[in-house]
Amino acid sequence: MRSRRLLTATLLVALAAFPLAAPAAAADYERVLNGTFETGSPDPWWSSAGVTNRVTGGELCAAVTGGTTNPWDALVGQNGVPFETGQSYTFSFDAHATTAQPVTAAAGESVSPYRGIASQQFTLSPVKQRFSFTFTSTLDFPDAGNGQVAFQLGGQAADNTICVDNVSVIGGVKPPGGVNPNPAKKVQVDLVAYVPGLPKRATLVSTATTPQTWTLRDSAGTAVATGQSTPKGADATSGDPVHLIDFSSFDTAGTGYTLSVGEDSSFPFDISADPVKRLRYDSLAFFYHQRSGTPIEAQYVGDEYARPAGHINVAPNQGDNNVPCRADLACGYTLDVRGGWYDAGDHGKYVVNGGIATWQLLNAYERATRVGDASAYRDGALNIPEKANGVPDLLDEARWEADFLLKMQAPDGMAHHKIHDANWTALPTRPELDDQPRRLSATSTAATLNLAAVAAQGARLWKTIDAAYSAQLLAAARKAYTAAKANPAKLAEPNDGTGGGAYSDDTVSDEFYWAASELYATTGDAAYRTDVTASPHYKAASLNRGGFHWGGTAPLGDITLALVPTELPAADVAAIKSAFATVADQHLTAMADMGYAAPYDNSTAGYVWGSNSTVLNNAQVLALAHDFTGAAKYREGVFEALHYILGRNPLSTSYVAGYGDQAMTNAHHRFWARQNDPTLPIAPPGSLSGGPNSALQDPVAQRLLTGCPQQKCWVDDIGAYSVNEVAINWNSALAWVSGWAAEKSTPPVPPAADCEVSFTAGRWPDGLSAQVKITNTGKTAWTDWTLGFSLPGTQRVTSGWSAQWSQTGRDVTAASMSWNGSVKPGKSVHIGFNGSGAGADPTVFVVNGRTCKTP
Ligand code: 9MR
Repeated sequence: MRSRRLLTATLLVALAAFPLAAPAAAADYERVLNGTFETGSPDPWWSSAGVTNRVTGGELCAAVTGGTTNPWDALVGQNGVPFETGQSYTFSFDAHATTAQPVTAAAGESVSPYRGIASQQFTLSPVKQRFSFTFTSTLDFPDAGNGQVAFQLGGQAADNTICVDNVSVIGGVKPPGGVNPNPAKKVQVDLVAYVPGLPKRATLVSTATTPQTWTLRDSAGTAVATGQSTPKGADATSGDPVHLIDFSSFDTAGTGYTLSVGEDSSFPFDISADPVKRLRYDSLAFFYHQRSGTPIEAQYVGDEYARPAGHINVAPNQGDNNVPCRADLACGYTLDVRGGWYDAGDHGKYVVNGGIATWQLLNAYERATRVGDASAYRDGALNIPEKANGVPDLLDEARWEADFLLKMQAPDGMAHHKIHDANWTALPTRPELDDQPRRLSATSTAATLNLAAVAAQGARLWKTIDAAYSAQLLAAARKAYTAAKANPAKLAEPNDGTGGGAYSDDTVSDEFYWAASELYATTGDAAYRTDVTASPHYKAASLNRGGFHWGGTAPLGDITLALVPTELPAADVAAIKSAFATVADQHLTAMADMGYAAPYDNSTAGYVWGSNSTVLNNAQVLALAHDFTGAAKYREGVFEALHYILGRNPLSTSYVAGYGDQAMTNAHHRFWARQNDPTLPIAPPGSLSGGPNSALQDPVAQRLLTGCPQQKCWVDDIGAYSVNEVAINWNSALAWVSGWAAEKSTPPVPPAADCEVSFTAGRWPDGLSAQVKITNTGKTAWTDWTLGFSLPGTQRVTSGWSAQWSQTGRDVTAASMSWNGSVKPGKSVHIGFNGSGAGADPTVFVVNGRTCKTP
């Protein structure tokens, strides 16, 4: 619930000024969502502090804590309700209360200055009654925006329970609308690029039960490859009937390719490693854009994204220089918490989310230093103010947030959970124009352990770069860890969602494991080691297809223990690595059955808020499995995940701004808010949308998407924050994965020139006899060889000669015999097989892991 608001006394004034009689509405448009509570959930109805909403017996029943002064001190409401100036609305509902009391029904504005439209008081009794009143709107929120309806339930001494049902607001003339979902293509590809040398797969939406002919065309429209699709049937997650298209055999770099089946053509795409190399940096540039407490300068971002510093106590900002705790906490001090990154589309700064985002950027760097190529992150790699300070730019960017995390540490060593606005602000609100008071929430165990983990990780990485900073980080980490052990269950409030997100988490054993792992990897101290090995999470015990996220961080500890040499038993480290391969295999198995392959497990919660980050975090698991084992299949899985994010999905949409012909533009963001204000920019290139969320947790998504298949629960609308926000922990996942993929695209292909395969077959209606000639066109002799290819259609090998033949599904393998394994450069071997069934010639041949030329 992002924008709940207190409708105040102004509403009563508005009621007096605008009497109940009003012209009839031109159409019977229902303006509230889920007014009958048939969904079984209160969403998108919210409640204020002291009120708990529950759906029981098909009604929404609010348990209201007594002892409040004003009616508006206890609220149940819904935001995003469209109102049009001068139009008539009838607000009606059934209601009853355990104890009789007056309740006010109100319509107005959900953000400052909280103007009222109309309200009326009714007296509820234990007997259910229907109430109704009609009013004319004095305000204009035609497209949902900041309109609100609410029930004011406060002003009572005693607790009470109030139930409402069949809530309805009918009126207005503008049809319910918003941004239309993106039009989908029938041929779904990565809208950006496929990397040469790697598999190239697409999805065809078709109810046909037989293979369909596809054609790949270059930018001039010339057909360059063709083949047959493989029907896969109905795909429940997307709701699409799908075929798989595999055009891996075509490997010529270029731009502007299209793939078509019949009259249906895909969006254009490249075959090139260049875009992912750009994305590696654009995804990191996101963090500079999100910096708080410093001007965002045109020399780094261009004119349209430049803006003054936000939240440095320059009016109307109330600043982050000296922020007190929330009034109910009375912590007795203020903190200077300037700096850091804004979390997302809001201006909150949250330690748990800042923690995982910073860790993920630092981990990209640390992994690269140990098993990859860290030169990609060198000084000068990014266009940021620190680009010539002699320090790798990735570390500079991460330090912007690490410094903020340090500032969130209270004198007792605990870290405050978050700092954000006292009330939600409107869309748009530029950071420097946010006039809300800023408040610290209480300290929490989870935030403290995030600080401990990231500061310990940073202490390792800055040790040789800035020893003083490294020591400062390590001291803060040790202090935080000690404080967390003394306060092991100080949980953040789940209902603290006014003006900022709650980020509550009721399990912190994973954060303890993560922090202990980082401290142990940095210091080698026995006490931290004991906490690591005694943890129920040790040895990747909780790594599964759900992966990791801000509230589930144990795998971050595993990753560090697998990458950083320690004194842990080698067998334990091997067990961690092997767990990554096991889970990666589970992803690959599941992906093989998906219409739109993505490493995502929807079996328990569907597609969740930020699902795109889950896909990418799981891609990180696949990438690490490749790092740990060298197996090519895991690398292919990482690129499949990127293809899903960049357009091979049922919405034909690239979820990354600026990448692809149909890319996300209307991110939920208070500055990149062009949808609401044409003078403002759209999300900059490299910003990742949260992605499909089948729970539809905001009114715009509910209005536009109800009934959506899980992978289609997304819309490119600024108001749809539960599907289309951007966030630092999501872009950190994109930065990690695109950085890894860019590294693995260089050199783009192992040269295909050291083998050539020719295939000739004689066919009859239900069989074939094939001859295969394999030539060593390289410069070194082979001692043995293995040939792989995929046999189209229903063809099966029944018997073969001059090789050990086997077949799994369509994949055929022929391994050398003892007498023909040795093949000198320029020499060939001849093998063959008889088979049953019908189909075309195979197109791609791989010998000893390399794709061969065909004559
Ligand atoms: O990413 C968070 C997601 O896991 C939660 O389900 C959701 C609702 O609590 O909140 C998300 O985080 C948001 C945060 O609360 C406030 N800033 C924007 C974040 C991204 O939407």
